[in-house]
Amino acid sequence: MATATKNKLVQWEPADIKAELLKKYPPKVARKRAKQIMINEALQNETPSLTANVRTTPGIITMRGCTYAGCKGVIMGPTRDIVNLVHGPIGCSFYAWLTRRNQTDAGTDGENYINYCFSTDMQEQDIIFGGEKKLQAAIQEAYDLFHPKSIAIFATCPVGLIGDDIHTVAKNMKEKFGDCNVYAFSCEGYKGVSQSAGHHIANNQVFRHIVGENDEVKPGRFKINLLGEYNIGGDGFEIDRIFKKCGITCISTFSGNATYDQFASAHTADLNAVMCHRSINYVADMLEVKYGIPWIKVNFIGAESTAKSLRKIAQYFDDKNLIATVEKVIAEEMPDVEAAATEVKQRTDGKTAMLFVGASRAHHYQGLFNEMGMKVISAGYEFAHQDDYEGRQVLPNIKLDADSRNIEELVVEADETRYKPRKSEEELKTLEEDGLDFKRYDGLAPDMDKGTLIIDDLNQYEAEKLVEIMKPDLFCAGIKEKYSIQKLGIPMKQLHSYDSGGPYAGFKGAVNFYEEIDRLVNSKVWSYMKAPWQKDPQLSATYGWE
Ligand code: CFM
Repeated sequence: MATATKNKLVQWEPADIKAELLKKYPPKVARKRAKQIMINEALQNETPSLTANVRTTPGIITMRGCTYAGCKGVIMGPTRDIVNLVHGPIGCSFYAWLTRRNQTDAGTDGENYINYCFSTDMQEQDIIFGGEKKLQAAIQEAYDLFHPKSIAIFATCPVGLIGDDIHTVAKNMKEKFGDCNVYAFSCEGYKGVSQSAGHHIANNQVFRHIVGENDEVKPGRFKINLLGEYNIGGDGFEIDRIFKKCGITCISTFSGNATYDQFASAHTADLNAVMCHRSINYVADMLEVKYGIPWIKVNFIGAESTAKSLRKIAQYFDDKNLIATVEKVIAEEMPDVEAAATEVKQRTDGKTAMLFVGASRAHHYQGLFNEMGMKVISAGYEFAHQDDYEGRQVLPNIKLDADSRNIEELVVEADETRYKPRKSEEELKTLEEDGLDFKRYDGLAPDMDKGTLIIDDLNQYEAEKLVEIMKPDLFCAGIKEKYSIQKLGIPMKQLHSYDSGGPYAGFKGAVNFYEEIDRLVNSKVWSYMKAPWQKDPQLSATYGWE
């Protein structure tokens, strides 16, 4: 096996790199993968197409997670006062328990279940004779112990296979309690091609069972929801700090540190700001159709993006005081950020990075790297859809396949009493003419340089090959990739859980990120590593098709 530490190779052409990545595959797999590896043209609206959101070929070691991970882990896991009860074998709970580092604070009411791991702990006899009774008993036990406002039940793979009717159990328990909203998610791991399906299943149920339950008008002049922010490593706390300083009230975050009541009141906000487009854009659409709340895309990763997003929110509300406060906050926060960027840039300028993360961070984090003078030479998503790469304008062209049809699309209509357009058609038009884009997301490809490689659903083999060929100064992905990359001599930063770092959002987060990345790309420690088989290879093999 080659190491990626020495002898920077002569310049490779992107087409050659692509050919090299595909060389070892059997022809059929190579043809399929070829459609998921794109040499970027960086032309807005004319980016060459990339196949995304399709099944991983069996046998390939994907970076993806399962549908249950997307539902329980990603969307519902970050809430703090909803008991998340997993119906399944204990392993599914153990591996979903706090590893994503989404944080909560207990607030004034003290209700906070994030440290708990609730599971029905299914055994073989439950698989054979059915697990409904066990689930019912577990719901009762959680209710008796904690008296929560709400209990969410998550199906794991065996539940779908044996056919436990979790929705009826939930409904019966909700009726029995009277003061606790109980609902279930059919989010079996195999339900979709990735965790993206789980996001959709989770959000549909949140919209159906919780949003709109509390009509009480909350105080605040400039009320927004922040959609698709999950408070990893305290990102959400930093964003909350900035909002407070600006006088912006966040009615509900979906779903970092969120409470049941915040979800229930979300329909009373006046703007939806969408951070992670992939995991929640359809909720923004539904909130607009049902309640009349417009949405804009924001990004609080990177100091410049943060400033830009705050300005967009202020522009929407069109209030002189808010605009002035936002400018004041930016002017107060930026000097520290700029000083830190200047300091690290002496050492980070011109360094290269690769980003392979979920379905929004491989894009969002590029701003932070640009601020440090670093170049992203290859990037991609695990489970994005085509619009996340190329922009929302491709939505009408995306062909639905059997896997996408498997996921319910809610049909939503304007609420009879509560639909209230927040802006008139004319006001929206004027704002658009002034440069505020509604319902728009351009995707990752237009923001990347020409000739960079964009790769969907990168796998273990291709990751190693890519690193060997291109020798980046930093590779960003998740825990499954971490150690194999470090063994190649390249520093590796987890952009899912942030390793033990964060926050990286907002202004203070940017400073944290610069400092940490500076240390990583300028430390040689990984390049001194040699695995035993690199020093002394003893075994070699060929594949059947070779
Ligand atoms: Fe959205 Fe996320 Fe992401 Fe995502 Fe995720 Fe995550 Fe992610 Mo890991 S919701 S798509 S399913 S930004 S857990 S907070 S880091 S893969 S890029």
